[in-house]
Amino acid sequence: MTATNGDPHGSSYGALTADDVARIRMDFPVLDQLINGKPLVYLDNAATTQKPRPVIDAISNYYLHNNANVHRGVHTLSQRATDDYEVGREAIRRFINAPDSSEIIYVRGTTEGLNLVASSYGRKFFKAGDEVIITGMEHHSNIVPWQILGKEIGIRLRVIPFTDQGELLMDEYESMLNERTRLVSVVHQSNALGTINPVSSIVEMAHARGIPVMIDAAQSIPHMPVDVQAMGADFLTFSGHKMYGPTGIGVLWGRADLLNEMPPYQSGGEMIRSVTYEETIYNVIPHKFEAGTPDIAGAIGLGAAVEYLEAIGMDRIAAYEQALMRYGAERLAEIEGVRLIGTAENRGGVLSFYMESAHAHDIGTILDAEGIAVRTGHHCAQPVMARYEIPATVRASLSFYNTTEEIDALIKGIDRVIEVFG
Ligand code: 7TS
Repeated sequence: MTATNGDPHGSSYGALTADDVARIRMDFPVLDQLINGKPLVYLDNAATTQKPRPVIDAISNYYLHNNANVHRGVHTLSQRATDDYEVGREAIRRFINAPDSSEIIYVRGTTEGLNLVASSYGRKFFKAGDEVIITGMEHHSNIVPWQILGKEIGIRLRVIPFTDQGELLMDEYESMLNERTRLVSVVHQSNALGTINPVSSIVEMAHARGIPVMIDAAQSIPHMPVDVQAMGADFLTFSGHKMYGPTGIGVLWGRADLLNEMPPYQSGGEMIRSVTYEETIYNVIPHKFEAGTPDIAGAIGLGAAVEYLEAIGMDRIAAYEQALMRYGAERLAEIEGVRLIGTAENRGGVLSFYMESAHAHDIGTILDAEGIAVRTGHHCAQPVMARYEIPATVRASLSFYNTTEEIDALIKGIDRVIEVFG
């Protein structure tokens, strides 16, 4: 049974129950396998999540029955493909409570969403001496595009510092806002620390000075309700593959008035209204930013992922994952030699830890032998590792399909690491 065929996974309020989770797990065929002779314990959800059957079915249904290019043909298959592609866009609009579906731009993922804004908005509106504010806990994809722009046109990157716990110093942020600030671009939930940043306050303080705010929601949107209007953001971006959808598709949402003022990011087919050798008139949003044949199957799969999440309920997902994270943090705190990195009061389902006695990659290898998948390394957030003066962490990142038994398996796996490395 799946979340979209009438099974609401139990009651529609409160955290998920163990029965709900057992039923949900049946929607994810990949979870049911042995790795190195042990049941797979998948705790690398911040890197990418697994895909439920309704998502896989929506993609295969498109290829089996409706495959055609979109927005081009009068023939039936093309109309079906276009309808499904646009149904996906409307599902995403609803999911993030955007005012209009023309503000939903399909991109490759968060990385492309950030690059699009840096390249299009940045090149048009920034000049030498202008400043962009980010946090000290950004993924590289919210650092490097601004640095490249900095080299090109001379903008300066300002970085909000954070405490040892992993909480932003909001006074420092306030003191950075000035007449040279052109954009604030911040991560909603840190992939390396789990910190959930106070984005509404960040937006409010920037807007008080007329400064727009971009939110990297890659790690928040799979785990909590995200409402762009309640948040007050101006741009928001996320990846399909981290929210139970396929790889290769993601979303940039932007306020229509900003998107309308921005030049195209890429050019070619689809993004034009008319072309002569003398002049090209651009298409309206969102098409202006969707040059070329898009990832049609990806958009359809992402639409199905959104419907799947809605059927379970983002509030229930958040409540369940919070409880699981607290349980894991408590269990990890009991182990001598394990240091949890990222202990902000408000944080999501990320358990990042460091052990003096063993390198993160060795820990990851031992855990893999036990069937446990975690990510080890700098998590594309090298400045965060530098902040704690460590080379890498082991990161267990949670989903609503994970269980307390799986956390217990992780703890047993760490006991095994201690047996080997002391
Ligand atoms: N922003 C954040 C906060 C992320 O966690 C990631 C990916 C990205 C942006 C980039 O997303 P992409 O889909 O465009 O690659 N983070 C991770 C991670 O933590 N482990 O693998 C990828």
